Amino acid sequence: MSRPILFASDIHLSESDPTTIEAFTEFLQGPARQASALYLLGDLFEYWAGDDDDDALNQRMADQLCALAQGGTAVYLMHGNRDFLIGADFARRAHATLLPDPYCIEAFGLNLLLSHGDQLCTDDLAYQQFRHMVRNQAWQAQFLGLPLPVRKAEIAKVRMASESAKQEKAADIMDVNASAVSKLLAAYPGHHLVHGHTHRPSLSRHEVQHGLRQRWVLPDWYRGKGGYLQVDDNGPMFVGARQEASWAGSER
Ligand code: LP5
Ligand code: MN
Repeated sequence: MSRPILFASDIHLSESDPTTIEAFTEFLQGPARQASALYLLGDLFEYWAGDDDDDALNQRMADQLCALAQGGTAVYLMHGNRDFLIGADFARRAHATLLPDPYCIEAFGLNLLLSHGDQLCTDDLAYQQFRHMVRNQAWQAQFLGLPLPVRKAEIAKVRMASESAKQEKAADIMDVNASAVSKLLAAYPGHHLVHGHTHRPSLSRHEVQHGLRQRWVLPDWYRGKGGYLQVDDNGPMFVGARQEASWAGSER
């Protein structure tokens, strides 16, 4: 049996959530070591202020990913809406390859389109406007030029503003837009989609251009829940990081 390929996202690592750090560390030292590749599809960290933020958690994670890569599991990182400032320096320290969003791979005969998923939430106009601003290269260069404590203070303000904005938003606005999904799938014939961001783990089927495509939505890992998609000789399967992940072991 060939070694599986694993996909996870929305780990949201933060010192304030030690259970999640523990669950993810167990994962890196367990199932991930059996895999030929691990794809982390965004929001590995609760937030990322810049590669010069070498606090203990960031350094530990770089070391753990590096150990995984040196043990023979290729590590791929995609940006999320919270850690899009991860740059080449962290990737080098983690022995990880940064991927653009979206990104196509072939896994055990399946064509997979990988994405964080936030771009698909097109009904969330306030977020898309914010995204447009912060994904601009010139904006990022200017932001990264600020002293680290100033960046952290700005991020704290944005996180608070985002949390209160989300209270006011209808739940469906914060999910993917069905037409945006269809449009993306139509642009990549024959591909199935794997994404995170919405924290609504599920498997759904989409009729696109006379073909049935599948869409796997990965779970978040807050408070040590978590889980991942495993693709191996038997096809794709959701696996819970820990017992309490109720959707674990759902259909292939
Ligand atoms: O992440 P999640 O799921 O909780 O919410 C997202 C959207 N929110 C965000 C913001 C991040 O959560 C927090 C920022 C992370 C760090 C980024 C690093 C660098 C940025 C520095 C900027 C100075 O992505 C949320 C979506 C939700 O997903 C579902 O899709 O709804 O979007 C929002 O809530 C955005 C608001 O609607 C609009 C923007 C509010 C911020 C305005 C700036 C305030 C000024 C502060 C001073 C600079
Ligand atoms: Mn996200």
